Amino acid sequence: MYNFVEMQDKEVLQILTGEEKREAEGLELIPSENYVSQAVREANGSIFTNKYSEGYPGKRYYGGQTYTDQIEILAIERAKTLFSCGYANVQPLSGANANIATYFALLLPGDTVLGMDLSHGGHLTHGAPVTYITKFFNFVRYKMKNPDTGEIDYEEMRKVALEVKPKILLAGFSAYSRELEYDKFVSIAREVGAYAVIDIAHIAGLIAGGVAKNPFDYGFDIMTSTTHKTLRGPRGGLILVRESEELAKKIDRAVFPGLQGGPHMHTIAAKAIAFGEAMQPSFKVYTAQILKNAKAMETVLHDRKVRMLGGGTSNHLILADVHGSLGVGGREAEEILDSVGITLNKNMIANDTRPPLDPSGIRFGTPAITTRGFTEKESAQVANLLLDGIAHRGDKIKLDSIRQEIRKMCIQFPIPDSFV
Ligand code: DSN
Repeated sequence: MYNFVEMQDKEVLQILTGEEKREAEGLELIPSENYVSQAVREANGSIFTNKYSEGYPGKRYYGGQTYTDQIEILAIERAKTLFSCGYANVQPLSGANANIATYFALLLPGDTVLGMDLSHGGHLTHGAPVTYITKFFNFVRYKMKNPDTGEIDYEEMRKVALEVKPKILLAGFSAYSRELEYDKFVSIAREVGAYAVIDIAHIAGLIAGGVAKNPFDYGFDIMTSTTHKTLRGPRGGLILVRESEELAKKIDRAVFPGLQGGPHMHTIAAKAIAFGEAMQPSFKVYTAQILKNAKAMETVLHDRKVRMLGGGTSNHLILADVHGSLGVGGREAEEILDSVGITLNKNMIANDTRPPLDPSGIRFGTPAITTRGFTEKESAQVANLLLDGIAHRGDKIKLDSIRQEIRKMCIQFPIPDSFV
């Protein structure tokens, strides 16, 4: 794969092969990561990286757009089919850009967004005070009513919405393990005259695979997303509009020229391939297995009495309170598990009293191990190894034996090249 890098730049080659080995010999449990197909990697590293194409198909600011137009139209059409909607913008460079472009499309400075609190599962771009978008817009946050069930306080959300009159009622999350009640979001949004927007970055693949509800069926106006995570495409963003041409025009203008310059056509080519993969019947099977595997991990944590935020999972991820249950901070747990070949991330939990760089929780999930072919059996085994690793921290012999187990699983389930 790296023939030319090898001839030209040994320093970079060494780093690339290091990462190849790390991914091959360890298990990826970060729920926002996945392994893409070789076809996605080829398109992502393709000739389109050479090309500037500001504008949209048929309306560009540079010449030479025959094939950029074709690939962008193909990606758009596939995205529309996949998510059953009228419009798609495939140009956002990331999920953060997709969210920020959506705010600029729908809001005026000072307007209010009601979104989920970061420590209760929301995302930085949903209005965390450290982000620059909070200088432009007023973000008000809602929370879970009960972190042990994951129940969101919709009554309180409605009360706050009636008070602060948001222009956007924002659903979606990056660390929340339960399903949202979409009808309640949409009904509150309609009552206060807000746009109903949802960030589906984490669950886009589950929606595309038909194993999670499609928020458009409940009347959401706009969905923003990344194209990696459960959707298993290249790193990038996506904005979908249910049916309003007027909204779609606003979104297009906000992405370009509002926020971005030239789109990354190589990434758009890779998005088209990933969307094509997600349209195959095998993707349904894959996404159904993601959920089964997460349930198998949930059972292990439940049996071993580890507190899970939301009381468990209904999607691809689990947020575990390792500090409360096992007396280990999230940072230490992440480091121990890294050393045995399990990659996951430390994470704040609702009402965390510990700092963000050493919070109480860890977050992990099943999209990548499911791509490797793991079923419930192996997923339960990984959950046990993960908890054993934390329990036996400091015991070098035990940690070495866990490392060997993980390596064996990686050899038995290599990262596949293709899914179709
Ligand atoms: N960084 C992503 C995640 O891990 O969930 C969200 O952007």
